[in-house]
Amino acid sequence: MSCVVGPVAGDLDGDSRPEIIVMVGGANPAGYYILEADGSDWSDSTVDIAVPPKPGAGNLGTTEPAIADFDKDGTAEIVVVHSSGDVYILPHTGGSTTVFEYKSDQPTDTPGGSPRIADVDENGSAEVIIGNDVFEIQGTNLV
Ligand SMILES: [Ca+2]
Ligand SMILES: [Ca+2]
Ligand SMILES: [Ca+2]
Repeated sequence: MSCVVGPVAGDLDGDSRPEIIVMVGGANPAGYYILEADGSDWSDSTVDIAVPPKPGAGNLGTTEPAIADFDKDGTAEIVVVHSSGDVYILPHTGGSTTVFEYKSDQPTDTPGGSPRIADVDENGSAEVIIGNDVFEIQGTNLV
């Protein structure tokens, strides 16, 4: 099994200890696991983020998740790009294509772009940037 995408680490639940997000391996990955920093969740075979990831640039690996506290409630949200290009923002405990906090109203057409988080318009709330696409939270949508 090869893994060409590095794990993404960050404090998801606000306990000052990082969690690690790793891809579920295989040719057609089903999503990601969320692990404690000490790896203590390895025995948990449940896929925590059941969103099949979009392939990475040149179809190598997959796009990486991103982590940010969009609603500033002390726990981070997880940004993933579905294989369809749709962008999901999930709770820090994980989610799926039916359990999410926000979903883009259209897919990104940027090939292989992993999400980046920044407040590009400096209005105090973060946007999701994928290639040339910028998604802003409006209601329950990413537009
Ligand atoms: Ca933590
Ligand atoms: Ca939050
Ligand atoms: Ca903003």
